[in-house]
Amino acid sequence: MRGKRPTILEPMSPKPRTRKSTLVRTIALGVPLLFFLTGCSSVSGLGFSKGLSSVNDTSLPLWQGAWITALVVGVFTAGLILWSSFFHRKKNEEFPRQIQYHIPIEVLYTIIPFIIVAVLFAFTARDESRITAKSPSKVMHNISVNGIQWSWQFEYPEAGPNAIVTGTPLNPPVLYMPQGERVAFTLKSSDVVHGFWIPAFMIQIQNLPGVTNHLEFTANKLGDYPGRCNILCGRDHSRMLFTVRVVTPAQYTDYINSLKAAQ
Ligand SMILES: [Cu+2]
Repeated sequence: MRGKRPTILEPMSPKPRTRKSTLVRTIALGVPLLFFLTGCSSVSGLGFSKGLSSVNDTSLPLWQGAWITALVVGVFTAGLILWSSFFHRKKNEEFPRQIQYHIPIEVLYTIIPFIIVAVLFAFTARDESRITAKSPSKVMHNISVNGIQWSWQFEYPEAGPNAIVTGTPLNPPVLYMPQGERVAFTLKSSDVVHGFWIPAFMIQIQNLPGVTNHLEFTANKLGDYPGRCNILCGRDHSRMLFTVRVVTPAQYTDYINSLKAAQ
């Protein structure tokens, strides 16, 4: 049997650059660069708003930075794919020269992702410790959030030991917060793991049975914001809803007084 052995290509001498190839190269490299630079001048909230809560102020730049990193990596990778597809396409049928164990490239594509992950981790750890830090001064308000299958209990100790608002899947509860005043939350669970999640405030913290979690934050703008459980916790998990109602400090005092009067 006569088999045709693959031919190993010798390195080709570089072709002189034409005007057309220079133009194509300029477009291929310039468009992603332009896209990147214009994106930097005004980065959108990418689904989140600035300043709604004290957590947004810390989390939003992290969220935007992670997306910019992903964009740069994505554009660079797509550029490499397009570059090799367009500028290294051989027109003849011969089998190309095969390269194995190119140590410098293998080291490079191991180290670069490691550096990216390490930088993202460092910023995440820094911001997480800022978000979970306790206020040096005494906070003005305390609210306890208890996860139950399948709703929420909000306790307002300022209004007395029995000031507990319990929701149901049919009647989701309302969590009142005073605008601009820091609230210390205590988070716990009566049964399984739940996730206390206020998407607009970029807040998610777990309610764990047998463990008490703490989080302090300030709500900055008046209004109603949807909240939900984001840990699959059983049959009616999807109905474990609540509303965060940010009111003026005076309205919050009225609400606390109404809870006191109801006992
Ligand atoms: Cu749940």
